[in-house]
Amino acid sequence: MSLSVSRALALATCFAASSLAASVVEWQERSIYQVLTDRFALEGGGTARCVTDDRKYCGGTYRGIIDKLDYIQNLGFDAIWISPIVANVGGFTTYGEAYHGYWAQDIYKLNSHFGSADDLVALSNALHARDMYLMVDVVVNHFGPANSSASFESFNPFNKPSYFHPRCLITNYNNQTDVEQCWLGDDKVALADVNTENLWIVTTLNRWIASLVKDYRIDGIRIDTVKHVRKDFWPLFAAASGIYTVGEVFHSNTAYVADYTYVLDGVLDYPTWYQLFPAFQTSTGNLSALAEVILKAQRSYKTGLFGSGVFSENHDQPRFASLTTDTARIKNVIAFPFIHDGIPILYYGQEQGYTGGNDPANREALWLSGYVEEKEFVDHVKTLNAARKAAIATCAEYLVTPMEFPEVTATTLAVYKHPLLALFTNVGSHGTTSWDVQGTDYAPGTELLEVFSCSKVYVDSTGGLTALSTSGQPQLYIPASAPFEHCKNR
Ligand code: ABC
Ligand code: CA
Repeated sequence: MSLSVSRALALATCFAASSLAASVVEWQERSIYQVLTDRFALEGGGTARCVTDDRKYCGGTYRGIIDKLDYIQNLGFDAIWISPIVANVGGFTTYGEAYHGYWAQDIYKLNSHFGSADDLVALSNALHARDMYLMVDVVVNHFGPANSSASFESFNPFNKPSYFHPRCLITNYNNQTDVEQCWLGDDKVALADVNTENLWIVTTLNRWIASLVKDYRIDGIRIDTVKHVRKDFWPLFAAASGIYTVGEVFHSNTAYVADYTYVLDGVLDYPTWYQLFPAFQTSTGNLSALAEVILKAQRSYKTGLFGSGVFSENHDQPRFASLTTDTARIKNVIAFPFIHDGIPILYYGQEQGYTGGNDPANREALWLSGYVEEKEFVDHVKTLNAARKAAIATCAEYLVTPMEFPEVTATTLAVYKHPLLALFTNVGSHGTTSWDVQGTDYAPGTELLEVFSCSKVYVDSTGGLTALSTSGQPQLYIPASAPFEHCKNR
């Protein structure tokens, strides 16, 4: 079955949310802090134990997040992405409880572990009062694990096996039909794959997303498992939401991922991520591969990388600091999304130096950090957000200027995105390196501020800049005339 996109869009308008809803352009100037609702903050500031290996609910709530909005805003973020909000299957599976929120049972109820509907509305209101946006994670590809007819009966509204694809586990990720119509998971926990070819199901899901957005005044949705649903499902769903949509397409290949940028506002840019860690993990990492994948995405995604989300960590991948302890390399990786064309997303805990490995170890409770702000990476993140904001304020075209790579060598990478120039290196804390950047649009003699060290330099007579590093740290330059206040406060 295939609905034409135009018919889909026409149908969708009747469910569309209010015109005040946030669009892709409004999201582009923001930066997003991703939290796992269960792991970010306890209401009233508790510090209960949370053992990630147990895979159990640890007690984080919407009220907990509200209490910690100062922390997020102080880091410089003006949007948050929270876990899926709907009621999940209860009980304990081989892979624990549904504390992450991705195992829906009833899409018309909320996950009571995270709070009530009033609490979620209060979070949405509290964010909006600070001019911050709310992004909610949503899943349509599957419901929770289903092992028996009782499991199906407990689902709402898809309460019969016939609302799902016949059970078969995805084993061959190169077979797109399997990827779309078989089930995610394994023999122990298999996720019931919704029959998204059924028109009643399509209509139900579109009505559902329209009301969810309206009820909780959601500004954007992060859509889970996008590559597991036929592409022509998405335009209708996105239009029904009426807001910014960014899809998770977990794949390394830009050509594969590009197709999905034609059906949603953007993707979570896994191709960049795939090159990012290996590029910076050791001094033999391939920085040119990182530049190349970005150039490919700029050419092949519908609107280049603008409107997509870019991240260095998320809840499905081992944290970068679990792969190296070198703080200079970590700072390079943290900085990269902030000078990228995409919307920067920081996964909670990276700023606190968390080191968790594979799921579930990468889902640590943030309350155990004490939310300390006087910390090296916290300061790094604050500076990055402030520099990006200053760049946007200085130069209206910043958000539509594609990043360029005026220098790529074995160990250095220069990223130019006027008015910012970022210098990266993978030599590490004990390495020495230099950059010799030519071909910028800076006028000769322009005074530039290096935002991490607060030192100043002048652009040379040909518009170039040379820089030296003896500590492997990234460097980030902005014209000294830009409204960047951080150095004044130091
Ligand atoms: C649970 C356990 C895990 C256990 C797993 C089998 O079951 O916690 O320890 O390993 C949620 C929970 C998870 C839970 C899953 C499954 O549900 O958060 O803790 O895992 O029950 C999204 C979300 C994710 C969420 C789900 C499910 C989807 O972000 O948090 O997980 O709602 C696939 C999906 C992707 C999904 C991801 C977890 O699984 O496509 O949407 N993420 C290949 C495939 C990918 C696949 C990936 C991992 O494996 O291409 O599609 O992602 O299975 C490269 C190759 C890649 C390859 C990678 C691993 O290696 O080029 O193709 O990716 O070299
Ligand atoms: Ca599917």
